[in-house]
Amino acid sequence: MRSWSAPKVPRLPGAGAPLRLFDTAAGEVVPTQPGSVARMYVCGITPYDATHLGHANTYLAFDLVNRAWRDAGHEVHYTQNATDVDDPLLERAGQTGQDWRELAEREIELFRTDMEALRILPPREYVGVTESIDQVAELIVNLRDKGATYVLDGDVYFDVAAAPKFGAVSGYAEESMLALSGERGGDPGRAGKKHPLDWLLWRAERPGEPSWPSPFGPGRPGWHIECTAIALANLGTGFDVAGGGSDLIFPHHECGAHEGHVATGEWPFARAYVHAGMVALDGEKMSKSRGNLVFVSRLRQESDPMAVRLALLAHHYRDDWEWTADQAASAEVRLARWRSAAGLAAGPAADAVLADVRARISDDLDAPGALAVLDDWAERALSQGGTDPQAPALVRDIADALLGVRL
Ligand code: 5CA
Ligand code: ZN
Repeated sequence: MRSWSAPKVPRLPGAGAPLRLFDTAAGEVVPTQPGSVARMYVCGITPYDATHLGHANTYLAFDLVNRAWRDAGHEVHYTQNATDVDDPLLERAGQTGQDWRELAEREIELFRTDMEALRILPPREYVGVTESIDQVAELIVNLRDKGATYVLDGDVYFDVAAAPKFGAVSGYAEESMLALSGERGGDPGRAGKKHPLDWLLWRAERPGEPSWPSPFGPGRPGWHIECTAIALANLGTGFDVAGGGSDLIFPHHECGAHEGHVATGEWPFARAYVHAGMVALDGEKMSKSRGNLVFVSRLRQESDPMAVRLALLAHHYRDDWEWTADQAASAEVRLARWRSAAGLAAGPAADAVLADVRARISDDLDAPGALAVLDDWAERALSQGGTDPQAPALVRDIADALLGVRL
């Protein structure tokens, strides 16, 4: 599919420090160690409703990764999927009497517009599952050849007993895995499975559902296998970061890692599993299924998109937090101050600002820390002035290149 258009990223003097990130599998902050090309896969939306602030928060976190790697001198190869055929999308289309394809297309287009407004750098490949059916089927054949699958009433399952490292990504106990599998699209209670945690790879055609031909009969991909197939096809194994919100730790990223491992024999599938916290509204995780949503498309009509971006950056990406309307107002105030300061003819020297923002971001994306550095410079510029005529332009470039905030 078409990706979205890329904003220009200014080049900063010198180079940023190597990026360190919290890897869920390691349970600690670790250095990322990309080669000249850093490779990242981030799980995309299921396009049955408009982009909400929770999605935006997650894609913004990985946008900071992208920008930090570029600043450290890497080229970034970034791939993202769109789950353009899945149960919730088909259910929503059924309820509202829309064609599921049209619903997906419309919401994906709105997502592109939202990402552009927020200055999120686009993936090199933006891939729909419906474009990847052959790759998914090939991967399932590979897993079948390895003896890792079985068939139940026409549906193909991954046999969890074939995954020697199962649990290595999430570190969760089996009891939690069972509970989360049930809450997040799995079917631990289905009769006839060899193990309750076995997961669906291929869903045989059901009446009224879309289907594609395959070596296992007509049907459609299960959820996890889509991301494994799309990541493998575009990035190969051992890519640097697999990302998404923390609701994807289990089962999605856990299961995907073992599909990749069993299919290729290589471990780890991704070198780091990085997860953004959940954004809540009125005390509950913002989610399409609950309907407690603040849409980016609506918010950016009321607020400058750069203020929306700043409001999200005011939280550390790993924190869970709750959206309140006053956060948009505070971000507008911050944006106005930064713009006033960066619009001065001269200001206090900003070399230390560059070093400090780089230090904050390279330390597991401490965006709130980076905002404090820029707040401090803006405060000094506005209250005391300064004599460096280059400083305001440098500060504008720092905010743009590293934080994606255009002043
Ligand atoms: N299509 C799958 C991934 S393959 C999916 O999870 N789609 S989604 O539309 O439900 O979510 C898209 C991304 O936004 C995922 O990375 C998810 O973890 C993240 N996300 C969803 N809800 C929130 C939330 N309330 N706060 C933060 N991130 C969220
Ligand atoms: Zn995914």
